[in-house]
Amino acid sequence: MLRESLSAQDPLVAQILQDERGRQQTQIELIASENFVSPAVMEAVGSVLTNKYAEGYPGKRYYGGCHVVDEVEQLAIDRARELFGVGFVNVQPHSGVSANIAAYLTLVQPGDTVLAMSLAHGGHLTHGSPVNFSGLLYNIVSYGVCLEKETIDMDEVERIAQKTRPKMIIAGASAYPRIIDFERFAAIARSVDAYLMVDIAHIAGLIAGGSHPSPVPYADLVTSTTHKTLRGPRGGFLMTNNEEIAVRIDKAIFPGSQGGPLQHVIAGKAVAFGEALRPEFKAYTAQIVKNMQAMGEAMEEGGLRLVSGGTDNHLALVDLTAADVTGKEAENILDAAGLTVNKNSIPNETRSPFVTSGIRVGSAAMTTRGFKEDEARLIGSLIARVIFEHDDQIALTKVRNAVTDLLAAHPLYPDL
Ligand code: DSN
Repeated sequence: MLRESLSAQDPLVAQILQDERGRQQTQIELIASENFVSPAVMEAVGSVLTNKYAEGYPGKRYYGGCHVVDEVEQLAIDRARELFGVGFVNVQPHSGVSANIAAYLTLVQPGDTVLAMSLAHGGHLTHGSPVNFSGLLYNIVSYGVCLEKETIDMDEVERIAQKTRPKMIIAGASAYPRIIDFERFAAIARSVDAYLMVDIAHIAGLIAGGSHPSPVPYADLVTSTTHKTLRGPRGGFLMTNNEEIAVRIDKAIFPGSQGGPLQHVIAGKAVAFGEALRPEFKAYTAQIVKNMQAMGEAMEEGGLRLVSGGTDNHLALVDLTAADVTGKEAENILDAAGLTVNKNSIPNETRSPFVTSGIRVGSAAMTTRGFKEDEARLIGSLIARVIFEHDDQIALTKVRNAVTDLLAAHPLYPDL
């Protein structure tokens, strides 16, 4: 058992992994929350560190034999601190949801009022959805985008905050294509004596690379994932500059909401933070934004409408109303053409979240693959073509061929 490879020991699982690699190689990945990690990150995550229990924190563990994993966890912490210019980081959350659970445990009590962006307007499940722990345990009030401009109306956020006096305000989103004004959010939070928590799960890489303003100078607590624009392994982390909040965060993660940390994933986080500290990561995040804007313009030229009229970041929300195609249908026909996206509600949505009137398109993964603006423009026009001409088999075949050519020019993991 200690010698056999996966393909020798369990060919069925080995085949599934091969199939998924094949799928990733033969589709243009446009899901805004996904990316492709380096072989170095994958090596760390697939390492012997998965064998180690290490409840506690570096130098203060509940198990023997932790001196080696102490080094990797401290390295991940130190690199994240440098990357985000922040005093304290906890790298143990297993996911963005785990990080957000810990943030609530740190800053509020069950029953307290929390003001956050509604899921229907681009927020996240953990920002107060009634079917999530956040909506079940806390008194959630929501802000959204204003229906004219489809951007967050900060005056409206302030009015709701003044009226409802939340204990915590959450800024951050899963489907919002514009720059978020963290400084104004902080001023509003201060004016009502609320904590400001910022969830940068989607834009963490853009912030690290200087392509989006950072909330670190303004927020009481920042949560994130590591696997979206930041291009690390699946996981989460928390940051603060407040020493007293830092102590509470550590307790909220362990023993508050997690047991043993995933040291193999923490090693992957250390590798990813190290990669993001390199100068080329800045160029990467700038390219993510340029690619998204080029793709967005091409989709508009192709007849589609972008929510809020464009994008400043790594994603666009596309309104499919003009094509009379639902998000669900678009997701399926685009997938068949080699373009992977997800259906997404749009502001003023009339359909259920399982059907929707929109799709979300992201550029982080395709930028990792090496695509630049010209190809992004072509991909945007292919998306529009599939959506408007989905009944035309000849057009769909031409799109699939164009996708195959694009993929061939930028192979994924050619040496693995
Ligand atoms: N599921 C993630 C996304 O796609 O944005 C958020 O957790």
